[in-house]
Amino acid sequence: MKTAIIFGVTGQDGSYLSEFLLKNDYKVVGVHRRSSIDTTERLDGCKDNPNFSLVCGDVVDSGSIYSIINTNRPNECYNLSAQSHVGTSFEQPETTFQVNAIGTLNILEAIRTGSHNTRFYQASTSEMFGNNHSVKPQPIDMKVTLKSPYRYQDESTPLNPRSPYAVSKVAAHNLVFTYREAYGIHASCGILFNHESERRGDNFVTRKITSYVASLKCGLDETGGSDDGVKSSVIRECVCWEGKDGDEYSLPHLELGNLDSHRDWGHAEDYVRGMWLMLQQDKPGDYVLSTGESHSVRDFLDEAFGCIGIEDWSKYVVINPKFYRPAEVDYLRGCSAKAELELGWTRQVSFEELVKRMVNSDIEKTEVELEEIE
Ligand code: GDR
Repeated sequence: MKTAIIFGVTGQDGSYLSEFLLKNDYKVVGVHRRSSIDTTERLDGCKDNPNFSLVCGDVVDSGSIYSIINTNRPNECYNLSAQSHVGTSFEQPETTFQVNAIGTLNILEAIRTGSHNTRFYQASTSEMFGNNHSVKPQPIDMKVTLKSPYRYQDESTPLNPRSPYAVSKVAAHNLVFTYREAYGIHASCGILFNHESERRGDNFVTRKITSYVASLKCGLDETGGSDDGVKSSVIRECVCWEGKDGDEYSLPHLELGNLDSHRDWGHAEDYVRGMWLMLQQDKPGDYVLSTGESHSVRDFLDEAFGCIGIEDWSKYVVINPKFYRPAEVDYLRGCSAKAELELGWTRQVSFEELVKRMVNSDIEKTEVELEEIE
């Protein structure tokens, strides 16, 4: 039985990867930071599995990392630990750099000095490209005719980080390359474009939207109100409607920042399979995982509100400049031709399916919460 260590196991990707590896007969050791509150909720599907265990450790504490890696001597080690919120990285650049860059260095050093045969996966990111892109002719199977050439990012697109988060990830990415070249460590980087799910943290834009849509749907259902009755009131910072009982109900507006940025959004479950595939190759390398489609935040709003039959979301959404970033990445669209060819990887979940799954899951959660209140 192979052993895998996952740093950052309590996050969205950590939980999906744990489930995937356990299904594939791995022993999984998940590393998480000590906390006074329970942060392991996403791992509920793994905790009872005898091949799964949790240990406390912190990637910025080199001693603890060395000890965990050398006690377990894993076949594979996945570094998913990160301060992963781009907006937060502008407010906490030092923490972001420590965790994302120095944390990666600490794991690589532990492997180099003690567990040299461990294969290593690093969570690199499309944010590293910043506003750079490559161009190629429009793919022949694309339905719409593009006015401009087809813009995309792949493994050869130059890096141009635009946030402390992206800079820290470029540093980690370069460290992995250096340890691969200098010491022959089987270390690979997955350059993952945005990947979301029902388990996404609620401060990322997708989950922020789907949980709002769920609250609206459940609020309207609960009170017997309808979308027609919804009146927007910016002064009161909420949308109001009349319920079946004649009373007035309200929900705060959904406050967002830049609606015009474009992202390549896929489902996280597809992406953890790609991480594993990278470590099964004879040679390590860097691979872009993406859907090849780019959608704006507005498109996401259209799709999410559309799931509950609302076409015009403008009365529910207000722009709050506090969610603008000092520097934005405007357009991301990945090209995963290398991963498709060498790993046999393709995404399974479409953009529409992703949004539907997130909205439906949030509706279910909200209904349970409402039942508990009653
Ligand atoms: P991103 O994800 O920065 O792409 O990084 P996020 O969901 O935070 O932002 C996506 C885009 O939406 C715009 N936006 C908002 N974002 C947030 N969080 N909140 C808002 O209210 C809001 N309004 C508009 C943002 O400006 C941005 O353009 C994610 C993370 O998972 C990274 O860790 C990962 O590396 C990359 O994806 C790939």
